[in-house]
Amino acid sequence: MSAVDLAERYGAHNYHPLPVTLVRGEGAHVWDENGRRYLDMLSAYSAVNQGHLHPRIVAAAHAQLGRVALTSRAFHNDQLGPFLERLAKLSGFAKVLPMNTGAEAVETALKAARKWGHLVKGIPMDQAEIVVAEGNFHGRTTTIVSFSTEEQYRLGFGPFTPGFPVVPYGDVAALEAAITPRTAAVLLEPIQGEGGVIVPPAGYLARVRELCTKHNVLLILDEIQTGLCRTGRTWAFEHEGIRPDGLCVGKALGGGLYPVSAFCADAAVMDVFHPGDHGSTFGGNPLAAAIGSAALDVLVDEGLAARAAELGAHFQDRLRSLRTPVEVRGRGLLIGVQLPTAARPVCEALMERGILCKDTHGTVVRFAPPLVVDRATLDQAMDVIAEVMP
Ligand code: IF1
Repeated sequence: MSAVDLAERYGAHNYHPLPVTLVRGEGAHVWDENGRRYLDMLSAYSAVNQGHLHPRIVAAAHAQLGRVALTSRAFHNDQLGPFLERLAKLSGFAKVLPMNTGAEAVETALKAARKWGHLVKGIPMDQAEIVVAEGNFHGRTTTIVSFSTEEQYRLGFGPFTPGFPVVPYGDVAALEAAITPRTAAVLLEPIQGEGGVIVPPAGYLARVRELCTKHNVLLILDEIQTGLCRTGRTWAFEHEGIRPDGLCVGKALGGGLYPVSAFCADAAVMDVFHPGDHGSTFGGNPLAAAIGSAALDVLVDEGLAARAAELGAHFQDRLRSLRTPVEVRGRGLLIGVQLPTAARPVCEALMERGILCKDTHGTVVRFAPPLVVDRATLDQAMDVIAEVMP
């Protein structure tokens, strides 16, 4: 049986992949089992911002694998501190709690916000609420899907965790109306990725920031997909000139090699955690920390935020010159093309022409190439895209 047949036979059917089997990756490209090359326009949902197998990140991983990989947090290790310092300084927050997946970083943020709400703000115990937005995607745990508005992500997985009022994304008045004395936090994506690359109205995040400050409510941003240079700034919140009270980071923090995530906040929030309150077997392990440090160094040293801004503007301009798209949305190299018809056939046609991308919400094609992609490659891709969606 082929590898795909084995996966079909023994694997849960929780995905419906495009009919391509990838065996190699390098930079912005991947190759299938027949040696055919594709431009990766998904980047594992923005987890490969630095490109596939970036030499500096691979070298850091190899070096650490020659020393120690997993120690647990029952003991110190020599890689965690330098990684936490890099992320604290890049995020502008005093404290970092390292985890592995994005959902774990979000769950960490939810626990921090609730405990802060109860013990610091004074919300009656077990009554803290966290306001979320319609169309949100923050991961797949049962608490996180408790506040999803996508029926498929919830069906059959109840009973659900209470305490998450849902408001329309982009609607400041609705959000203000949802804030009560029991509100501990607001959790938002600066741009809704899975929701179809939805960019909120200009000034929305700034108004939310003001409201949270006014009502002593934590503003927590999930930048697991929008962060780490993807939208043309290190963090998407920089486009709005605001600073949240908590930041969820993941995906590209692992440099396209390894699951690395974190929750970042200042001491007033992070100090609600005492030894034994929260943890993870793999969170903050020396291999993850060594990879995470190299992943951050590459983003900074190669100026990938400026690159995403420049190439993203160019790419979006060319996409907007096409007649087929109903709308082109996004910032930097996080782009969603709204089509008048189903997007999957377009993704299949692009795959036939050497471009891998993913549809979302039926009619949106998401384009998110590695930020190391060069302009000539992007222009060639644009010529192919123009053939498929003229
Ligand atoms: C799947 C979506 C993207 C995320 C944001 C937290 C997480 C994600 C903003 C959780 C993860 C992934 C999950 C993956 C597909 C992909 C995805 F389509 F599901 F929604 F990118 F848009 N916050 N997104 O985007 O991080 O626990 O996965 O590390 O579940 O199919 P994770």
